[in-house]
Amino acid sequence: DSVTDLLRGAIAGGHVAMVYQPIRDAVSGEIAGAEALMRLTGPNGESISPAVFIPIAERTGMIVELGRWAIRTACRELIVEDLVAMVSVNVSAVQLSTPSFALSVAAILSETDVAPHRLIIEVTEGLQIEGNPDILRSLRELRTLGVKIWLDDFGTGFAGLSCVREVAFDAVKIDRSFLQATETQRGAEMFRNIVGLVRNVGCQTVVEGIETSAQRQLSAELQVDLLQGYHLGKPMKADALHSLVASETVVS
Ligand code: G
Ligand code: G
Ligand code: MN
Ligand code: NA
Repeated sequence: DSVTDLLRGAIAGGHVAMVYQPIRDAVSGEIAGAEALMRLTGPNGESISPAVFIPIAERTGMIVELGRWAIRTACRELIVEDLVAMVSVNVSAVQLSTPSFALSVAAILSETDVAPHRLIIEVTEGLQIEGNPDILRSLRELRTLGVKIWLDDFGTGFAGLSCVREVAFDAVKIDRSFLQATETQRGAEMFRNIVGLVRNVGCQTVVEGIETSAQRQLSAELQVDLLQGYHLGKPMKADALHSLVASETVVS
C-alpha cells in the first residue's frame, strides 16, 4: 500500500527523520539524555504516526534497515555532536531477532566512534523476551558490547515481572499509565510500590509521561532516577535540542 511504498524510499528521499525527547535527572533537572523517536512524513507533508508505520515496517522487514538508520542517526546527531551524555533508541522484536543485530550495532558504534555506554537500547515489555532465544542472545551480545539496555512500558503487559527477573536491565521505564493513576490513593500506592520494586531489583528507575509539576514532584519524592514527559520537554529535532541544551547551560 501507500505507506509501504513511502517507507521503501524513505531514507533516500528524506521522508524519515528522528526527533529527540529530553530525559532529565530527577534531582538536578538537567538533561541527562534523550529518547530518539522516528517520524515519517507523507507526500503532502502530513505526519504519519509510528503506530501506523512501525507495524508495517516490521511486517515488511523494512524495520531492519530503518532501525539501523535510526541508531546511526541518533549516534551522529546527539553523541558525535556531544549534545547529551546518552541516547536511547527503541527497537522491535523483528530487529532483535535478526542474528546480526548486535553486530550491526557494533559496526555503527565503531564507524561513528561512539562509546557503547552512551547508547541505550529500549525494549518494550510487550516483546515476549522470555523464552525467545534469538532475542535473549541479541541482548547478551549488546550487553557484552557495553551498550545499555532499558525495559520500556513496564507494567503494561503480562511479561514485565518475569522479564525483569530474567534480564539484568540497566533501567526500567515505568509506563505512564501508572503515573496517570496517581490521583487516587490506591493508584499512588501502587505507583510507589512499582518504583520500589524496580529499585529493589537493582535497576535505575525512569518515569515517563510526566505532564504536570505535581507528577514531577511526586516522582522526585520517590527518588526516581530519571524523568521524561511533555512537562519536561517534547520530542524535537536535533537543532532544537541543541538550542535547549545551550539555553540551559550556565556559563561560569
Ligand atoms: O513517540 P511516539 O508516539 O512517536 O512513539 C510511538 C511508538 O513508536 C512508541 O511505542 C515507540 O517506542 C515507537 N517508536 C518510535 N520510534 C521508533 C523507532 O525508531 N524504532 C522502533 N522500533 N519503534 C519506534
Ligand atoms: O512506547 P514509548 O515509550 O517508546 O513511546 C514514546 C511515546 O510517548 C512517544 O510517542 C512520545 O511522543 C510519547 N510521550 C512522550 N512524553 C509524553 C507525555 O508526557 N505524555 C504522553 N501522553 N505521551 C508522551
Ligand atoms: Mn520508548
Ligand atoms: Na514507554
